[in-house]
Amino acid sequence: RGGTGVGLATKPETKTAKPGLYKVLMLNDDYTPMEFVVLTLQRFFKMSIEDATRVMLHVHQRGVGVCGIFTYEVAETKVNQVIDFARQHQHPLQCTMEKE
Ligand code: TYC
Repeated sequence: RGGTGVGLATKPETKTAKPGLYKVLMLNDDYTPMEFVVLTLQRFFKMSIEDATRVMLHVHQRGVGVCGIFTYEVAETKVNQVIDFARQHQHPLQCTMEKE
């Protein structure tokens, strides 16, 4: 460095791994009420009623939709929260995660 011919040892980079990101996906079914899906999206994904309704209708029409993108642990927690909430209310609503 600096043309003196005296080399400064380069400090080894301490690399912090970037967290992988995962999409949380909501799946359509024939039985869960639309209002329950909207409530679920509002409760666990902090969506406005407008956004929750848009996502719910997308899932209803297309079969699957993205609720959000999170680190592995957060995505896993949200999937479990949705499935538990649905089960408590005896709805078959399913949710899954997939690497981005
Ligand atoms: N298809 C459901 C109905 O007609 C509504 C629904 C929407 C269910 C989205 C699940 O993820 C879902 N009542």
